Amino acid sequence: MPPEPVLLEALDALDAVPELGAVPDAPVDAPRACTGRVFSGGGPVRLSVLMPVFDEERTIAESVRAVLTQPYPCEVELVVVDDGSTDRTPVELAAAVREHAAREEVARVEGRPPGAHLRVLTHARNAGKGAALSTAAAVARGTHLLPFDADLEYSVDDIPRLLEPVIRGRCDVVYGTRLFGANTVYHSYHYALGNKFTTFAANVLFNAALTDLHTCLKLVPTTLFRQFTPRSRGFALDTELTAWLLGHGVRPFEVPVSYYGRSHSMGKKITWRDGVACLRTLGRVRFARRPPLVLERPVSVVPVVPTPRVADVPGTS
Ligand SMILES: Nc1nc2c(ncn2[C@@H]2O[C@H](COP(=O)(O)OP(=O)(O)O)[C@@H](O)[C@H]2O)c(=O)[nH]1
Ligand SMILES: [Mg+2]
Repeated sequence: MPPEPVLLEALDALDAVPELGAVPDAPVDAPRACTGRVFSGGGPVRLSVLMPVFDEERTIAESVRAVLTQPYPCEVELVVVDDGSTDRTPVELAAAVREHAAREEVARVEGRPPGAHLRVLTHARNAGKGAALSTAAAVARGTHLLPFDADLEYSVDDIPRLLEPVIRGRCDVVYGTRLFGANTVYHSYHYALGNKFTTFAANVLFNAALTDLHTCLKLVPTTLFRQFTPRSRGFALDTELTAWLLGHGVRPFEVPVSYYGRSHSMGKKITWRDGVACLRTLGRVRFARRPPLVLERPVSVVPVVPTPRVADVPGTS
C-alpha cells in the first residue's frame, strides 16, 4: 500500500466553489450529440491533470505554472503528488503554490473568473510513479483524467488538442502520440527503438494499432480509470493501464503531440529494466481474466479532506 497521502489544498478560498475553476474563452464549439462518449456520457467535460513528481527540483515549478496558465476549453484542476522527494522539490512546489494563489487573487480583484484549481498531495515516502498516479486519481474531481509529468518533456499546448475530440463527443479515450521524426527530440536512439518494440509487442498481443505505447498523455474517463485496479506501483502502471484498456477492447483515439526528451544527466529515470518489466506486464495482462466494464457509472463524490496550510509543505516556513 502507498503511504497515506497528506492533502494540501492550495487555495482554501476556492474550496467554497462547488465546481472546478471556470476557464474563460472556450475555443472549442459546444459539444455535439454524443457519439463516442460511452464511458463518461455526453455531459460537460471537466479535466483533472495528474502530476506525479519525484525529485524534479529543476522543472516542477515551471511544470505547475505551465499547466495552470494554459487556456483550456473546459474546467480544469491540477492534482500534484509529491512522491517523497528528497531534493528541493517541496520548496519549489510551495513557491509555485504561492505564485498561483497570487495570480488567482489578482484575477479575483480584476473581476476575472478563477483559473484552474490546484491541489497538492504528498507521500511521506517514495512509493513509485504508479502509486502517485493512483493517489492523484483517487481524489480527482474531473470527468476525465490526464497524467502530465513534471519533467517538461511534453507541452501543455497539446492538452487542449487532446480534449477537443472528447468535448466534441467523438470519443472518450485519447492518447497523445509522439511521432518519431516530427516535433520530437529523443536523446537516445535506444529509447526510441525500445518504445517501438514494446508498442509492436502490445499491438500483436492485443490486435491493436497504437503508435506510442509509452506516451504519458493518456486522457481517460474517471469512471473508467476507477474500474482499473493496478498491480504496478512504479513506471509499469503506464503499460498496465494501456494493456488493460486494450484487453477490454478500448482503442484510444491518437492525437499527435510534441516531445522534448531528456537524457539521464538531465534527470531521466527510466532504464532498460523498465522495458523488460513492460513486456512482462503486457504478457500478464493479456492473459489475465477481466471482469466486464461498467459504462457511464457516475463519478464517485470525493469527500473533502481537512486542509493543512501551504506552510506545512516541508522546507517552507
Ligand atoms: N511519484 C513518482 N514519480 C516519479 C518517480 N520517478 C519518476 N517520477 C515522475 O514521473 C515523471 C517522469 O516519468 P517518465 O517520463 O515516464 O520517466 P523519465 O522521464 O524517464 O524519468 C516525472 O514527473 C517524475 O517526477 C517516482 O518514483 N515516483
Ligand atoms: Mg519523462
